[in-house]
Amino acid sequence: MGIRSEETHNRTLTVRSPSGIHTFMGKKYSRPEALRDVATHYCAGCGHGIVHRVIAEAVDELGIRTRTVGIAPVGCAVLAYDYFNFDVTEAAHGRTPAVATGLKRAMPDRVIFSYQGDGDLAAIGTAEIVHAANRGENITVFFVNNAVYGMTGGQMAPTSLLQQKTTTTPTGRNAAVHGSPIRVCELLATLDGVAYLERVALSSPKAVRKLKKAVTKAFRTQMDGQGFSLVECLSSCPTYQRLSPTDALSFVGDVMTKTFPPGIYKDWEKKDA
Ligand SMILES: Cc1ncc(C[n+]2csc(CCOP(=O)(O)OP(=O)(O)O)c2C)c(N)n1
Ligand code: SF4
Ligand SMILES: [Mg+2]
Repeated sequence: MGIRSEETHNRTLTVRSPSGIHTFMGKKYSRPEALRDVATHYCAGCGHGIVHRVIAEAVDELGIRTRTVGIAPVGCAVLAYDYFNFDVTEAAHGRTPAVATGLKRAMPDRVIFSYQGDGDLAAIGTAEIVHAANRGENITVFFVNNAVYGMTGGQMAPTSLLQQKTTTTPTGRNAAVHGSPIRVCELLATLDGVAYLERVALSSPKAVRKLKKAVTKAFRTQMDGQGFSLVECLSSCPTYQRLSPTDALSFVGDVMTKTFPPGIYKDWEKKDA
């Protein structure tokens, strides 16, 4: 209550042993300024909270909090404007890339990002994402792929895995009936306007650190005026992947990655990536 986490977590511990006196520095963790001090509505183990935290840390470290504008999707992250401590607006389902385009063109000095789920980006919003990427809009997209429609009750998404059971594919996704999973990074990598594309599987602390690097690089891509950047986050949804939070992390790391291999799909700094 009222105690900042800097004070509670940044302690030193001194241990005396026969070999001498050892001082251990406590690791410094605190709430990023770019994240509000409120409880979120996300289920326990949901990947959205991790992605929010990493975006907020990157915004703080880049010193862009007062000039960042996010666009929240329709999906479980619909209330993201209550969680980020910078300007966030809302768009109709799937239309955040169009809103981002308008904001960036009108306010080129702002850092603009679109935040989207897999239903939002790869189903109803397919046209918006493909054309924003193809035009090389100088915007950043954070794409949370949890292989399901979370907000509406666990229906099949375009990224649901083959054989995955959802409320609309109770016997499993069948390629002949429902098509195969859409691989967004691979699809967008073919477009000339795209500067940077990376997919990260959020299944471990190491992966979270990787996401931080990717998010920072995506923002830098925009700040350097290089064009369209997108980071796909393979993400847990324990509620509709119908797994415990820890099993959902294994599902992301061991199962989703077979269909969606992590990696850098396009990098303007390394033209042949
Ligand atoms: C025009 C329109 N069509 C359908 C919906 C219903 N709807 C709300 S969220 C959603 C999908 C959400 O899934 P996703 O984008 O994957 O986000 P998640 O909740 O999994 O993070 C759908 C179909 C809507 N709100 N508006
Ligand atoms: S339903 Fe899934 S995506 Fe939505 S908040 Fe819960 S765990 Fe997260
Ligand atoms: Mg989803």
